[in-house]
Amino acid sequence: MESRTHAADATPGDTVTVAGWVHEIRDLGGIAFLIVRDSSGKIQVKFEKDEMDDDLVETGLDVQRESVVTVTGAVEEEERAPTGVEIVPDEIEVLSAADPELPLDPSGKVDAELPTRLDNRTLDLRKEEVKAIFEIRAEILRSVREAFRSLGCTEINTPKIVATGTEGGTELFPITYFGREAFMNQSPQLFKQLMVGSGLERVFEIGPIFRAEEHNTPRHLNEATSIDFESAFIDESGAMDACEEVVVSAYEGVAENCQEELEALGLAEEFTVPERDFPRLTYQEAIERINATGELDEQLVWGDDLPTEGERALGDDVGQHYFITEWPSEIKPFYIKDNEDDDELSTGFDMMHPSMELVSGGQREHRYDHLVEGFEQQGLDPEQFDYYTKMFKYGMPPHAGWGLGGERLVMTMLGLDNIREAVLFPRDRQRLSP
Ligand code: ATP
Ligand code: AMO
Repeated sequence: MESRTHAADATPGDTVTVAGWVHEIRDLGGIAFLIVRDSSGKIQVKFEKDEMDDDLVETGLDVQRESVVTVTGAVEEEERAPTGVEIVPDEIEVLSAADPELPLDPSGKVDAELPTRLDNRTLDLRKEEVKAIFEIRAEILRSVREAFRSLGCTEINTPKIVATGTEGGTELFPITYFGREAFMNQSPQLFKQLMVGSGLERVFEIGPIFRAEEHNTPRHLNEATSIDFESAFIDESGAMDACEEVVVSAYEGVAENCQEELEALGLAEEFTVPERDFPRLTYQEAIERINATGELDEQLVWGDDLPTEGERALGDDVGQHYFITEWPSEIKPFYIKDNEDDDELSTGFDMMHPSMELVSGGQREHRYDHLVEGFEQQGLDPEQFDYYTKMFKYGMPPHAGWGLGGERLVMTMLGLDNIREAVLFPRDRQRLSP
């Protein structure tokens, strides 16, 4: 579009061409107004029926809401206009006329259910508060990348079509790859580990993960964005430090650069950046504290996974982001290293928002014999993972890392009640299109 002016930049005295969507039409009789909206904001266009060219007035007033138009005219100060200025048009062109029957109302006056909104994301994201989520999501990813770069990480991209699963044969989407069985990858786990043994040493990846879990919950997706970190020569404690740094940086980026978006979401007042030094509770302490809340019908015992209500009860008790460390080895995957002094304990950790798990990670088993043993213990055939295990024979440094659910970070940061709100086109059990 040549030489258009954004609505927010229209200055009294200028002649501008603004391009955007017809947000609202107010016809008061002798005078009528179009409110035109673009990505920068809105501007009023005034039609004085008796004083303007009939064709111009007719075009302006016949246009349907949400049509795309360009308006050329002089910008004037007008204190009664919503933004204090208005355009007195010389020309209006309808670039794309909208159907009068809209599947949802972008002005937000009429509420729409989530499925209708997801079916019509184009219209849904014309709403300021919905657009704000995705502007913030983009800022989170920007800040996260920057934090990784300052931690000395190299960004990598690993395959999403794989021959074998990452963490076991379950919960994968099978596909056909030139007549062979293949899968959509559920985590870059094995690939990122292979790269810490390469000359890169410290890597991160932001990419899709696919999980055929049958969940139908407000916090699970079948296609999610995983933010992965892996580094040579650090232990689980170093990995937790990096995790805290990345998560806090994401909050800082949003606090610094997304004030308008936070306002659109009604969060500007309450938004706070979490303090560093998240408490680190052992798994043992975690189950004791959950049991002490009395929120669960049955007491948790060593070896239990934490049920959702348990996570919630503990989150309410702790009241901030926190880590759970020293998980039982038996409930952590084969690639997580056992504690040096007690092989019942692992170096695995989770990082929790008070409302849910955000991150899993740990120190990795880098010793070839132990790794192969781990595969067997988990009932996996190490042969199938030969491409991975073999590299542990040629100099694999001690290393640690973690995976953070991108949508869960957005969701918990903004207090969204459904993870689907944080994805443009979510994939869940029912939803494969759009
Ligand atoms: P009519 O006599 O047919 O109502 P008019 O041209 O006399 O039309 P006004 O009396 O100027 O219209 O305004 C009608 C309404 O529109 C009033 O409530 C006025 O405050 C409001 N209004 C007028 N001009 C503007 C403007 N530029 N921006 C916002 N509101 C305006
Ligand atoms: P895990 O399976 O715990 O660990 O996944 C890491 C994080 O990814 C997010 N997540 C999901 N988000 C939405 N929908 C899902 N279905 C979903 N599944 C996972 C969560 C979770 O905490 N390889 C390890 C990571 C590592 O050790 O480095 C892994 O994938 O926020």
